[in-house]
Amino acid sequence: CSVEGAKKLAAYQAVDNHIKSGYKIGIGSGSTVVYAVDRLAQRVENENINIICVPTSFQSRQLILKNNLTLSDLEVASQLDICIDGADEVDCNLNLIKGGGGCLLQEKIVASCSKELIVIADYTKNSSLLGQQYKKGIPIEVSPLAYVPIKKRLEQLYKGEAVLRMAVNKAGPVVTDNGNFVLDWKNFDQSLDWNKVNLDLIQWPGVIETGLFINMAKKAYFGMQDGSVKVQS
Ligand code: DER
Repeated sequence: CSVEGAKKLAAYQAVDNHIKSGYKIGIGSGSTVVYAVDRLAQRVENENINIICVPTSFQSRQLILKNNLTLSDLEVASQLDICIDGADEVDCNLNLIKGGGGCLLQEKIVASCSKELIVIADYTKNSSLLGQQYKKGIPIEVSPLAYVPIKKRLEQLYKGEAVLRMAVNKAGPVVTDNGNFVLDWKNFDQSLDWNKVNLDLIQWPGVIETGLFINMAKKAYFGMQDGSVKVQS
């Protein structure tokens, strides 16, 4: 099964297992969630279920609109039934690295407003230790004016290397939907206590949010290479 096929398997099974009519749903960002929105649109069409969807990025909002799903926001729906989102890596404790697509701030906010966060991913995200498979670094969204002091403090305190994420089709750094920069923290010590690290980092002035989603996910669906779906909870 291809990586894309695995993403689709995971997404379809998660939507079929968890979504009910009347649900308020947080829609994640990235490529795997595209399949979940496809499935949601099919089920709205075929089963006439009614749902409302809260996006987690510009991309996620476009997905909702393109699929004619009912767009909402946290002002209207501040308590969601479920959030379905991808991940860059999932460890054996269901801790996540997210933010590969630079959408971690709104993703974490929407996930925190949901009764449950359901992760959908292909087999390449299925790991045992954060950093074991995913080598692009832990994304940290920072205020542009503070990226250098935060970079230096991170490298001094926790070692590794915090790299400013540079844009590909634009000169200069990636600017998030929220107008911030992203530092990708690479080559970190994989045995760190991620709950402790996360709680420390989010207190640093200028750190907007981290891509460490600790004790947030309820379940993860992995599309596997053999065409099966592995559910971790
Ligand atoms: O940027 C993000 O947090 C995305 O959800 C990412 O973690 C997963 O993206 P993918 O589904 O394209 O792998």
